[in-house]
Amino acid sequence: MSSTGFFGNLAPVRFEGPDSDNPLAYRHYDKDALILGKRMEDHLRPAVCYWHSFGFSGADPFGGQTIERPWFGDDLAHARVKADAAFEMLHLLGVPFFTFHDRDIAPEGTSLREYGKNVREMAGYLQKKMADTGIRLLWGTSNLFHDRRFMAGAATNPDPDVFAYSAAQVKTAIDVTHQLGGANYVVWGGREGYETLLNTDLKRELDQLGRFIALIVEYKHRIGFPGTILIEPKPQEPTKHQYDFDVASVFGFLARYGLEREVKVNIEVAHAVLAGHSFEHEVALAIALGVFGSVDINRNDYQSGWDTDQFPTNAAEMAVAFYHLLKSGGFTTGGLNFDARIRRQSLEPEDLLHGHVGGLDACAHALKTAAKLIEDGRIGRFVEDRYAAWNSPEGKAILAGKRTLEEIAARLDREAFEPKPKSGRQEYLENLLIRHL
Ligand code: XLS
Ligand code: NI
Ligand code: NI
Repeated sequence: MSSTGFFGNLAPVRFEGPDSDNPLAYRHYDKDALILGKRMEDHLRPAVCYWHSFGFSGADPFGGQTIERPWFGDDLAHARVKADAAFEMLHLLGVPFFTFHDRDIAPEGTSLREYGKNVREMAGYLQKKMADTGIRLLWGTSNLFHDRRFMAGAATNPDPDVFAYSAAQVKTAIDVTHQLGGANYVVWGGREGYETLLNTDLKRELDQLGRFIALIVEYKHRIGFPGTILIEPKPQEPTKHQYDFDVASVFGFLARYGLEREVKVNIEVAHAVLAGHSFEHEVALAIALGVFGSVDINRNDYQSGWDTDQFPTNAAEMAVAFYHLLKSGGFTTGGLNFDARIRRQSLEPEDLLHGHVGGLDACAHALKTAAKLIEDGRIGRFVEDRYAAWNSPEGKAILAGKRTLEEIAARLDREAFEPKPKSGRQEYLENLLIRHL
């Protein structure tokens, strides 16, 4: 029997190899196995999220609670039971990290002051558990979207009092993230967007958001928080249009407010799909722009158009993204957060384990595939060869700004050459991916 009793007789999940038939064993995730010379756990840095795993009641827009939990309740005693169950699950799964919003770990109470007190109290409780188990915090964040005071946004609210309230709430969340040694602090603009432009001053709201993020960055430096500040892009839902739409928009926003060297992105697979991109695209672009930070690895449903936050199952989808990640040197402070929830009908405690076991296994499978693509080397060499002509003296001179438009045109006049098109060989390259899957 587990110590909280919640997980009954379920045993810790072990690696049993690809041939195992045990549904609660890892077939690919072998945390100490070396992949390209680094432990699998150190590559993936997986994290369980507090909100979906321990806060989700099964409610959807059409119906209420389906899932029962002994820790549902709004006081510190319930919050402690919740924390006990969370750490028990982290232990059963052998997952090294967790993530939380302030609201997930502590009851709100009746005032911001009481909320802050509760959050600090629960942070102390978590700190002891972390010290006892060695489990670490991948990131903390603040819930600035649930309460009705945030209905018109937090930092982008027309009312400066809501901005101030949000700033005060974030300060506590950063303080406890720092206290718990969090590797990152995440800002997801839950309601930083608009429902209609008829009531919105777009420029003003962007300026407010720019100031809010700058306040966070300034505070981080003042208190010496060594973690990375991350913005999590999402195109819409809950608002019609969210300002942190995708990686490209977030980069443009950061550059406009001079924050592009201070803030990175937390890319969620599901949000990439909602924005009309692939996960691979968002990862590759963030790396190219120098703002890649971390990942929420939950997938979307490809038909529903909602943020369905499902556990990942598609190893091929992740492998192509992990390929770019490995090529860039892998995670630094980031990791793979399972911002994923079980379905409304998944009522048993063991359903929580099935979700994470399958999800983590799919990630490990993707990691192994990505590593094989790197070891194989043919994709990398193909891309290098494809651009090799830019290493010629003329190619270098053009990029270094040493040629004018007239000089380039004059050369064409002199040499009268015709460029020779070459095959992009997409089918051949895709087959290499399939071969290593
Ligand atoms: C919602 C977001 C949220 C962030 C944390 O869609 O994914 O869960 O990850 O606030
Ligand atoms: Ni999401
Ligand atoms: Ni997320």
